[in-house]
Amino acid sequence: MTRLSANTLSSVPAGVRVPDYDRSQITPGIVHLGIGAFHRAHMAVYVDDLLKDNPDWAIVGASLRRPDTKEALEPQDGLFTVAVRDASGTHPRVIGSILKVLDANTEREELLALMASPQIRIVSLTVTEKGYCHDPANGELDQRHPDIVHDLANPEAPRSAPGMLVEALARRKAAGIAPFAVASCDNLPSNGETVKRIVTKFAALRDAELGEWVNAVAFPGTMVDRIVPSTTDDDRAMIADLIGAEDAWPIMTEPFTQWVIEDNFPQGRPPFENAGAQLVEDVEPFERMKLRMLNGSHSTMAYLGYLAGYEYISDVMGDEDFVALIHGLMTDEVMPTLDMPGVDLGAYRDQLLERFRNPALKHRTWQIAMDGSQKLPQRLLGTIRDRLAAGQPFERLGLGVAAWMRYVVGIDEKGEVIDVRDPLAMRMMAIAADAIDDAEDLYIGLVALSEVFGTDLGDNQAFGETVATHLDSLLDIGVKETVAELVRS
Ligand code: CS2
Repeated sequence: MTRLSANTLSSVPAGVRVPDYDRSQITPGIVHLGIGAFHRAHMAVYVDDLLKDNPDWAIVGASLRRPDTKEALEPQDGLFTVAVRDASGTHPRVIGSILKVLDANTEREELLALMASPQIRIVSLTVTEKGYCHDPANGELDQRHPDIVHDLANPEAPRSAPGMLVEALARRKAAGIAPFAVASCDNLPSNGETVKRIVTKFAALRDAELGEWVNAVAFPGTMVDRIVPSTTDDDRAMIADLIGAEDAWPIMTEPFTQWVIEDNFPQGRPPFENAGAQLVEDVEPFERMKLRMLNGSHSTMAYLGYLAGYEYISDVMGDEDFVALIHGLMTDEVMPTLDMPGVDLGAYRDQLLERFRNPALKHRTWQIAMDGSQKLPQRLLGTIRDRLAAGQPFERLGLGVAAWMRYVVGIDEKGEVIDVRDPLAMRMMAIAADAIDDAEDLYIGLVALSEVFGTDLGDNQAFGETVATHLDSLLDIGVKETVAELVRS
């Protein structure tokens, strides 16, 4: 079978949407760091919708860690499939907005030179929570992070996202070129402000004057939402059948997509609103809503679901007790902490439950369970802090935290090893090994991780009682029984 590429694009079946613009006429305006599946299912699609009328806003992607996206897309001239899946079937579309992918490790100079050139007006990022090299509990740059230590010692050959951004900005400053806007599309609370704090700090550590200059750069906040499970070999085979060509890395996603953007792009931006994005003055409330409702539910379902033997989120949603738990978590514990005038939170919740149920979206609980130490603070712990401050209960959120603690022990209910992927995995496993199944010791060991829990939660009696009681129950009677008892009580 032929490979998807510029030459074979014309043979894609008529029903499959392909770029409606001349790809030889588009030029880059955006560099995107962290060119993974999430970006390709989201921003790359919005830009694809706009290139016909705005040809100077194409994307050059960069991978900071592995060159696998470059390897997949290069032989395809950057073309790839986005397949929207639901009960009605699989609907593929070929996206052409990514001109090229650079590997930051081997093509660093080319990437930095491009980022420093005036045609690039936006640098966007999806480098995941841990890619910011920060302390998730307080959102500050982690100055002891090995990549940060490396990049401060070798500022011209950076390997971290903050290091890359600052080196490119320093080059622009030296050349008298106005800075690009930095648009984080990651699931961080107040992602614009958080990334600004981290990057400005890094710049100031390099040089105080550069720090001041970077402090004036625009860091628009964004809230990005689309569920994107990792692609499997079965997906690849299915897509090849549908588009009549081989695509080494098609992207599977859901019909839903949402992008809320703070309108702060001094060097201009594509008219994202024409592709369905919402441009607003303050993204923070939307981010909080999404992180607490969607991602808080996701993480709770991921840990509990994985331990209960459910491979996919849609399997978790087939268990009525789990559905009652998540419904109650959102309704009784999260929604009262949100202030969203004009948004029907009940409808938002029901839509989330529907999205989680999507039977065609094979979204692994294990995938969402990854990097919990980086995710918990903004997904569950912030909500719990609000509940504690208001003197209100947080049983279900507390069970979510306890489930994470149970999960990172690294052994499931059948005694099998769990592949725990987390920057803190080694430390957490050492804590678990010392605690040997004692809920109280396990709780005390894990809650002392201040980069996750800060310094307040460990000393909080109500937090300790709620979480440790659930953890004890998870270890004692197991996940399914614990969930069933909680929803019945
Ligand atoms: C998920 C998110 O993997 C995860 O942690 O919770 O990637 C989630 O699918 C997206 O935020 C949806 O927009």
